[in-house]
Amino acid sequence: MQQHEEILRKSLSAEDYRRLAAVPVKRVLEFVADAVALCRPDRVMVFDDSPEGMEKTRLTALETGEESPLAIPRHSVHFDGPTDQGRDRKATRYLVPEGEDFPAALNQIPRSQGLPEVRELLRGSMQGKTMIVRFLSLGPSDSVFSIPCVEVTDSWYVSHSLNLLYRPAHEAFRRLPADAEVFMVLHSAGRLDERKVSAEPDKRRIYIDYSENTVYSVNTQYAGNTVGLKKLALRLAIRKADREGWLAEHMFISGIHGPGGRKTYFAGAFPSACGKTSTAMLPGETILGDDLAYFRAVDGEFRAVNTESGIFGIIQNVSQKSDPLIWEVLTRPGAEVIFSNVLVKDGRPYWLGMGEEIPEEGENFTGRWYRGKKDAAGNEIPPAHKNARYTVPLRALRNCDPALDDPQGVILRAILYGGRDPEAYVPCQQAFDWEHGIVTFGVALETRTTFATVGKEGVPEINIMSIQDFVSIPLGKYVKNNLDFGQRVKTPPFIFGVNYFLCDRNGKYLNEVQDKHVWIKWMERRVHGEVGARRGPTGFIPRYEDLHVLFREVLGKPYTPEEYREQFTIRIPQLLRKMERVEDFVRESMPDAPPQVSRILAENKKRLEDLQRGHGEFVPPELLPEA
Ligand code: SPV
Ligand code: MN
Repeated sequence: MQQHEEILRKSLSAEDYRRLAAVPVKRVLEFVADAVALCRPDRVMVFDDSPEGMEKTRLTALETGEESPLAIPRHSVHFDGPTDQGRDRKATRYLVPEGEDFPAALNQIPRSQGLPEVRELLRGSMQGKTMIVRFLSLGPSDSVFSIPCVEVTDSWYVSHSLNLLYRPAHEAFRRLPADAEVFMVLHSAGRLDERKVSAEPDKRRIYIDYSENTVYSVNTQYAGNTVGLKKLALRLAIRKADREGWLAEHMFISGIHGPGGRKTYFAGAFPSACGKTSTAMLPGETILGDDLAYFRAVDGEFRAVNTESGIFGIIQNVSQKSDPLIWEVLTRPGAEVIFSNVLVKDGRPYWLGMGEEIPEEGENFTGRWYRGKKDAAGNEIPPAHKNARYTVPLRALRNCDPALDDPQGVILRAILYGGRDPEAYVPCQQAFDWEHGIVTFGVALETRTTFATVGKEGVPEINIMSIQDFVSIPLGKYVKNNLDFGQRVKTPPFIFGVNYFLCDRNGKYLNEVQDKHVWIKWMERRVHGEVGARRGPTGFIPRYEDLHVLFREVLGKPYTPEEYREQFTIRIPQLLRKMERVEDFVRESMPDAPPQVSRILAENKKRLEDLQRGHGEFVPPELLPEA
């Protein structure tokens, strides 16, 4: 301890030392002292919750060149290197202590090997740079949900992102007991090139030392790999939740408005690029969170909070028409915004699918860009990266839900799971009950791989509850925790499955982007028992007469019986194949699956086979009984 104190006193200004020493958690002081001795920064700056500190962070990110200003005040752009454009599955590993039983499916390395490896890469990594020490809270601070976190980084961009994405918690840290459980992140972008981009991406490592609640990330810049409070802390939170009997989920939370001014909270899990953010941000509804949620049973009630307080969102396809609320934030003065990996020309950001003409040249993640520019493999480089993002505080949105920072959280009434399934699931259906929903829509959540992870695109894959990359305990145990959680509460939320990507035989989408709003409004009515349904083999499906009314009410557009019939016809061969893919997956990848999983999948299959015997392979919805 004395040695730690000595290091800190020697390396910190009196002011910074005072801020750090005000935190009574011993482990935090040790962690920072160790980071200083290891990374050897020129200077250490410790931040409290003051707005001056936040502004200092923003301005320094501009001064160092990690960000550049854009034409709109307080808007800036940051670029990551060409190979650091998504969460890195390969470089992200768990450090497993000797003799510990850890799921074989998860990317891992023995702690005795991985810890020295990553520490070696971090050694001296902050020479010539400033070490930034930040105190933040996952979940609202001063709440049963809060998890205190400290992030140490040499990136002003990362620190600036923390300003926009998390609640400051230096004050809250000061009130913690000496032995408080804290998540800790140590990040260094490593050596930077002249564009301020990590120069040694091949030496990228993201190691999760779960036995110490610590994450190490080095030679990285993409926020998903460096803002440790996002998916890296989620892995630690899943383990903590498992120990303590609550749930940490990869879900948005929205307040959906219904007749008489009522508001009903929904959460939803969608793999990347499956419509999650735009569902969370529907016009006329309120958004409480877009990515991560914690659920706890409090006095028998299902309560939920947003783990974060800002959005790190995919910008591709954000247009005035499809996402008017976020469009406003991104194109007008008012809020603070960091754009990443977009195209910049004359101080204006451009991105793919923005619905406007994109310039023929400018600056992008590869440096100076012009149309026709090719990468080393001879492939044409797009103007902006597909995984380009925007970072904004939620409060910047006009429809931010007022309960965002409520320490009690909100009562959740519905959960939806949404995949990318061109052929089988109908656009919207309701599970028969909690367990049926967890299995039929959560465990069976299928997508196609996308640009949000490094690797090949378009490969079909199951992504259980859209959280599979982050599940840091045996997968079956995670599913069991979800199944069991339904019993801890008086009224478990209704569970729905949505699929915005159903296609016809020619691969044409059967729904328009806005149609999801109708499904949501239908679900809201179902939660309150105000609309009927038909009983399908994998869930309750909407009736034509209700959708007809809602299409007119919500979108002012007609909805024909033919459209309904095509969208809601039960495609039995495709559904049976889907159930089989899930069964195969469970057999191969979830040896500890709770018994409900195979039982419920088998029941779904049996209902499908019975229906096929009665009505053939494709069963139009009007043949299904009213529920
Ligand atoms: C996602 O891709 O699911 C994100 C962004 O929310 S990241 O932080 O990269 O995970
Ligand atoms: Mn996410």
